[in-house]
Amino acid sequence: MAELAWWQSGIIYQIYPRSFQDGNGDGIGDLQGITRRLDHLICLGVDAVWLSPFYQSPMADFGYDIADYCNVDPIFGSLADFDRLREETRQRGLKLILDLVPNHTSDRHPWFEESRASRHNAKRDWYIWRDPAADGGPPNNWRSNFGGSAWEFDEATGQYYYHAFLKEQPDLNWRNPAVREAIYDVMRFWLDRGADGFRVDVIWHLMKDAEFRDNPPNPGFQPGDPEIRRYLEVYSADQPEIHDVIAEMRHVLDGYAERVLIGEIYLPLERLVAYYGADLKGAHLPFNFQLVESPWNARTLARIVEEYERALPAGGWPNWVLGNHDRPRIASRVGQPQARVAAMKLLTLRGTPTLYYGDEIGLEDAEIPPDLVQDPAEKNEPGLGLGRDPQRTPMQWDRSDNAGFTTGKPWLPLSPDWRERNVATLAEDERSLLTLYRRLIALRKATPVLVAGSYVPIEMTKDLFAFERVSEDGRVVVALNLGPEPETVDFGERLAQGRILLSTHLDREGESVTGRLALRADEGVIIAVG
Ligand code: TEU
Ligand code: CA
Repeated sequence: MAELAWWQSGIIYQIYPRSFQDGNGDGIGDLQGITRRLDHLICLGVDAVWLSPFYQSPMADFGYDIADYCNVDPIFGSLADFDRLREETRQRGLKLILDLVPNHTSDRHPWFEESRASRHNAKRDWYIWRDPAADGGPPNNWRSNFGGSAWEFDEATGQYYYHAFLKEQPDLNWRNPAVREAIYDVMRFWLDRGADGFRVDVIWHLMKDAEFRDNPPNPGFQPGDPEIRRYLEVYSADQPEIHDVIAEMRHVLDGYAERVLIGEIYLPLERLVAYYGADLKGAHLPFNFQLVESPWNARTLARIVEEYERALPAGGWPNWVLGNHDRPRIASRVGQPQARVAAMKLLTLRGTPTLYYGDEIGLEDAEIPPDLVQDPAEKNEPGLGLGRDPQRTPMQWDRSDNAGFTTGKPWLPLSPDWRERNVATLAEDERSLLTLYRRLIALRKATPVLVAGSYVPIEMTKDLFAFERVSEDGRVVVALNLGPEPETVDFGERLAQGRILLSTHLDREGESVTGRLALRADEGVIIAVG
């Protein structure tokens, strides 16, 4: 087997900078704070950090609305703080992946200010401007991801501009070569400064239908669904031309050694895998969100892994994600006992795992009182459960005030369990979820078959999900009980002779297994065969 790249063998950890560690007491996390907490990542054992945006921004969407791509927002620090963070991560052998947001800028970006200044401005065509429909309304029926029409009328110039997200986030016109070059320059700016790659925000959105045709209605739409589901996004995203654009991005990246291109993509499986690109010249890792989106039961999980394994293009490297800053937290979705099983699953499936900060201590979605709501997703479409503040609460470090996150007033409230659920307390507990994460990561590193071995499903019944990882380095069986009842499985010949490497309960290491395996409720085990 060819030697694996770091982004294949490694583990990625996502930091949402506002919420990781405050360094100056203003209640908002920042780059200095992150630098201070790097040793947590070393103890955990991850290999790469992905930072959500820290660039200059009016913060309408908390940094996903960028006014200057090549500078750090003063809330997060300065370019010097970035350089220091880069240096400290390098010293610890950590890779640093940055967020690239090329689909839209802030409406306060100088490019957009020029673009909206007049119909004849040289940057007019950098954004997507259209005349009103015959009735004076929006040019077509495309909806914003944050509710309402995706078109905003500009009184001064008499045209509408398109925004797939907030009206403060106008979409760039990726059909304009000058726009492409400008963003490729941004990539080079950060690559030259030491970035190891990018996670590209909504990469499947960059190209829109050249004719701006109406999206067809979604027959599955139900009252109470977010507005964006009213229509199927047939023309507003995932256009065939996108793959040429991604190949260009990849080309920029390939001018540097050992960099990674990750795409944020929410699409059905068969569309998703197209983002590896022809001859694998697209994204190295099109994010695979199936564990985030699917119901948590053994049959579904077995099916999605098998379908994914089958759909991957030859040579395409898989990846798995349990959570991110946009989706409810894993511990809230499946409960604390199953969060342990989820950890084992994430770290034993074939493919690069991405962890979301706080999931390693079992952070749950916090309830945010109405007067503390920050997220525009909640403000624009209240009460539908779309708000993302609950999964963005501050990291919980220790038993000191505000769990060590800030000496000021945290921008979002801490989860009420912070006195017990924090890194310092869980690190002392040899059976905690944090200890389990550390052990799983250490085991993965010490067991090459868990990184490079092939995936072989094992047929199971009831709430059990099991598979083998197989390579010339050996054979490992992973058996997960997704249910609340104990189960006994007979693996027969497949497991005639085995030894438990790790149980999610952290109390069975070394136990020998001969055919039959008894699993407790919510227990997963990793077994070395032979
Ligand atoms: O998310 C894009 C996305 O598809 C969503 O999960 C999005 O959060 C949701 O539709 C809005 O309620 C990316 C970023 O991860 C997200 O934080 C940004 O808000 C969004 O793009 C716009 O940049
Ligand atoms: Ca701060």
